[in-house]
Amino acid sequence: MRLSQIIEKVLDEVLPSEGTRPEVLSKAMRYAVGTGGKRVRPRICLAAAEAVGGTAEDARYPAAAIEILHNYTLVHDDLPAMDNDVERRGKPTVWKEFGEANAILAGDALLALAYRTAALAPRNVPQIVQELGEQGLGVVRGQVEDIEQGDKDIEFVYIHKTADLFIAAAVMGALAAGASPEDVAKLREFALNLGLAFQYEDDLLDGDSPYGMEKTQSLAQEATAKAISSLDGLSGDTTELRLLAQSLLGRKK
Ligand code: GRG
Repeated sequence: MRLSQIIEKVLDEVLPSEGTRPEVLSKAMRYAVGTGGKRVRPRICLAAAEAVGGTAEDARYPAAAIEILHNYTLVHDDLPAMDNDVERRGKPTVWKEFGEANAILAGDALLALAYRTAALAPRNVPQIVQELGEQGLGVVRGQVEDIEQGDKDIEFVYIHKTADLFIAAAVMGALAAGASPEDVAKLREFALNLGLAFQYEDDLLDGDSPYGMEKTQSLAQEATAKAISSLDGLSGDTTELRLLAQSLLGRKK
């Protein structure tokens, strides 16, 4: 099964079916995760398992967990108290569709579901759950720094708001496949740089960067090159991770 099929199948398996009571909650959770996302983080997770000599199937539950947690951050980020966004992925945001209170609760439920799902990994469950917690906390630290008035530390925001979930994805995928500590360290470095490159590219796509456009372009290229070079010496098949890193550079949203 290809990576994208594994991702959609496992998400469908772990999300509450639409009939689950209260129906508005299961509907909102499915709507939030639904289709339209690029699924970058679960792809990193599955491909990291392959890169350390395991199979993508080893990492199916951590892959679902990271995509679910990512979608919780988006649901809460869109709320009126934060970005007050009315549209995401071409559809009304969760709070617009289901109301503000239900959006808060759907986000909370997705966060809980992410941990329940990560705990289904075939091995190294305590380390996997700890990594998800560490980087999940990092995202909130990045967000708080970002909404801070006045001077903020942009690098801190980029590392935590964006790269942390890339790191969790790669590390959880590797651990689920039984990676050595050396391989986990290489993938951590890969994901940090890929996350930064992803954020620089996002700024380029938005036509707005604190570093200026020209500098941002070179930062994206440097970070991508650094990410790819961290894959050297890994014990498994790094094809998917290399393809993914190259495809994110110069992407069209
Ligand atoms: C509310 C706890 C909490 C956190 C919110 C991560 C975050 C903090 C908000 C998300 C908004 C944002 C612009 C984050 C930066 C990371 C980023 C570029 C997210 C979008 O990820 P994509 O492009 O989204 O992978 P898709 O739609 O493809 O899943």
